[in-house]
Amino acid sequence: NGHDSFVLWFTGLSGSGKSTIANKVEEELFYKGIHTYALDGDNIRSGINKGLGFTKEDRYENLRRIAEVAKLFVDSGVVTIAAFVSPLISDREQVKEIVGKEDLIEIFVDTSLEECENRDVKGLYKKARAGEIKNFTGIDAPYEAPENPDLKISTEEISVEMAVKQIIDYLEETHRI
Ligand code: GGZ
Repeated sequence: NGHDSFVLWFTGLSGSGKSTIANKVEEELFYKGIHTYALDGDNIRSGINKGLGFTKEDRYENLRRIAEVAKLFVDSGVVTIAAFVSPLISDREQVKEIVGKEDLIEIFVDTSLEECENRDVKGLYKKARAGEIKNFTGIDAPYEAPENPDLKISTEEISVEMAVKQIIDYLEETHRI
């Protein structure tokens, strides 16, 4: 397809819209004939990372392995989409080191805690507030927003469709696709 492969790395709170946006971006890339693969909690935490939880140490190991897998996909020529909370700057820095800075595009899905908690699509914030889930990002575990993401998606200001367009436009303008 005349493009080098890369990783689109989405970071943001639980319920921020990472997966929704990532899935639609993947669909758009498919229409353009670009071969993609999406890594997410469903295919990672139930498989190679089964047994890892949400302590600081487990998240670090979760993200380290995901980065190694993403690197393998990139080496195989596939545009790789990763949507993980990835709350710590230091863990995301390590991801960049593993994948290679030039091959990673960091996308911050900037949805406020208030908005995520209001939506509470899966009822997890309610459980976290009740103390039924421990180490929940935004409640009793930190989220460190990226200071210099390649892209920031303000989901409270724009629609999912516009968010997808923002990402595709960016990829075209920077000649990634
Ligand atoms: C954060 C949690 C937790 C805790 C379960 N903290 O909205 P979801 O459900 O589908 O996305 C969240 C997902 C986060 O997994 P990640 O692998 O992306 O996290 S990290 O990058 O920090 O390793 C949420 C669910 O798992 N979940 N418990 N305590 N999210």
